[in-house]
Amino acid sequence: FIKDPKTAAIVGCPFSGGQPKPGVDRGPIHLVEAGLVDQLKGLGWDVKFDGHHQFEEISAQYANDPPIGLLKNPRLVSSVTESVAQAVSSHSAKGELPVTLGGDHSLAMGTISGTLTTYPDAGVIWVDAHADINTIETTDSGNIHGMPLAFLLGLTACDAVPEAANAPASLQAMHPFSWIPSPPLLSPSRLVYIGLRDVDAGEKAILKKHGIKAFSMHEVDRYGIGKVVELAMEWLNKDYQGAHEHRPIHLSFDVDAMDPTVAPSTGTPVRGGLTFREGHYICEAVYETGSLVAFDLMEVNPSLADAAAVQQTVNVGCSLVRAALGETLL
Ligand code: Z70
Ligand code: MN
Ligand code: MN
Ligand code: MN
Repeated sequence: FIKDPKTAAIVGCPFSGGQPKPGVDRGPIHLVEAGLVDQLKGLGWDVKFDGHHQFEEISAQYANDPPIGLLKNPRLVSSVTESVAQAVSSHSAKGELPVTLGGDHSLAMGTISGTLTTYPDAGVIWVDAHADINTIETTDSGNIHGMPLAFLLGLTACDAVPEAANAPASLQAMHPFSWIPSPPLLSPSRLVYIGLRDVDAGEKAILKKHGIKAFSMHEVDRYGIGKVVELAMEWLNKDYQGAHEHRPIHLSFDVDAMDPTVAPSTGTPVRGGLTFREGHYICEAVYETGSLVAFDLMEVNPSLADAAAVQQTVNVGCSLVRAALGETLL
């Protein structure tokens, strides 16, 4: 899928509007300042990085962005993720590997939409402590980083928003997330989770209803990470009829999937997470299939711990990206 010379396009997304804690917008800056671009060049990749995306204009436009129902910053998140979708798809359309650095996980609405625009039959591996699949009906927090998969799967219809139900068509067209295509580009059978351990009751019901495959930490303990990744790939490829050996894979990695002792500097650490090796193994094994077409590293928040813990988390983040781009293959 990725054309020679192999090119990684860094999409730096300093954005925190999908959740309430400041600082996560500085994650991509720290990752790049730690030397990520040169590290990837050292692996033999051509690396495109033309600076972090600037969301100032969009932020200024939506300085006043009242909640819709419980949803916080809905127009801002919608507009930012729409622009991220364009950035990612423009890179993947050229045969480059977009590496998106967050920022909060609402950004994945953009990255995955961008991937699916170029590769309509792509599958998604979502590595996270959380399921991030709350709908407008099930969210308690209203934080959109807990909802991106619901929007991507079309589980949260625009007309489910009270304000949108009776709005004129012209206004509905401007409704947040109406840029996400309908019918949705992603289907429940092309999504698989690894690392879950903090899933809301409403989210559990959604996973069950749609038969979404999930390998929680319980399954990681039971089968071991090697078997889990094998089963995840099998699941995604079970009905693949395309021209390649495997379905193209978008790997969206929330750093809070890692155990907090490994990656402490993130907004909502949850104990009992992936070890250093388990996290890296996922990245290595997906790269090894030759079907990785996009990688996200999200939720690194350099303002939520002491300096040593921040440095540890940033270093682990860089290391996960390198693993996903082939570092440890002999
Ligand atoms: C909760 C919600 C979440 C990350 C927290 C939490 C979601 N399910 N995601 N931290 N990365 O608010 O919907
Ligand atoms: Mn770019
Ligand atoms: Mn997440
Ligand atoms: Mn998470």
